Amino acid sequence: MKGLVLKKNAGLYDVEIDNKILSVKASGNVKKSGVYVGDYVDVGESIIKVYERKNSLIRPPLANLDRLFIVISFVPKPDLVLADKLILYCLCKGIEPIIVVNKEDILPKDFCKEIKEIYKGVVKLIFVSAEKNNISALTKEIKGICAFAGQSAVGKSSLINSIYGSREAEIGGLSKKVERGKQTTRLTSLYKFGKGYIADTAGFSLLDAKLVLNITPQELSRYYPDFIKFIPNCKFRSCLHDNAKDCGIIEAVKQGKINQIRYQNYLKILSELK
Ligand SMILES: Nc1nc2c(ncn2[C@@H]2O[C@H](COP(=O)(O)OP(=O)(O)OP(=O)(O)O)[C@@H](O)[C@H]2O)c(=O)[nH]1
Ligand SMILES: [Mg+2]
Ligand SMILES: [Zn+2]
Repeated sequence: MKGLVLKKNAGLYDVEIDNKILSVKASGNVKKSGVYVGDYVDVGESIIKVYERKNSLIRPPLANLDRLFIVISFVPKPDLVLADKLILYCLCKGIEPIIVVNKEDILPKDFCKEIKEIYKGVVKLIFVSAEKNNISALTKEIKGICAFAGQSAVGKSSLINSIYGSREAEIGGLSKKVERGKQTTRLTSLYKFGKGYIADTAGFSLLDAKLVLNITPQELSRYYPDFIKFIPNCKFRSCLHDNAKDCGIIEAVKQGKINQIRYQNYLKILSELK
């Protein structure tokens, strides 16, 4: 019987088969190669086969991700380099990225406007508030296997709680002093919602571009939908767009056709890839 692994706990796997959940072990040879939450598996007495993965994340271990909700907010101060890395990561792995701006209840207008300008033509952007239970823009987007990513304390667990109206995911207090919050979410499991599943994840904030992005410096700009149409204006085919000479991207930034912050963050990611 084919099923989906929803949870892993001390050698036992919760597998959903025909709307029921079975708790099973993995057979010896399957255990060796690893079973991830998100794996499609065949189950007999135990898990006997893991189907080929569309993609897999290592930290946290999660397979076959369809959509990634990249959560940012006003507090903690958004790390947009991280957000851009996550977008790149998605584009490389066949995952659809969506930026979820949480804590709409406390967002200044200027901030919303700026975020909209930065991500216009790049990625779908939605605004929600876990606190006010104003999350319909998000629940509409839950299709397939979905996960949340983003810095600690942006409200990933709060959003999941809000979706389920439960206190199942651990919520950590945002430390006032450092405005960073503590990392409270450790285990990954999938929760069913409508026709999709969502995973609570914390480890994404530890992503390191070098570790996960299998992109060469030359290829990087191809993953920028907002840059693409200006690349043919570069004089040199191998242009990295980091040098003012005859560069179509730099020209477009000057003319305000490419967002400054996106470009500056591009340069940061480029220098990490070099
Ligand atoms: N004002 C406001 N505060 C929120 C909102 N959503 C979450 N918070 C607060 O933000 C803090 C962090 O929320 P969490 O849900 O624990 O954040 P997290 O992203 O899961 O954090 P980690 O598990 O550490 O990665 C908590 O104090 C929440 O009460 C919101 O929509 N508005
Ligand atoms: Mg959390
Ligand atoms: Zn260029």
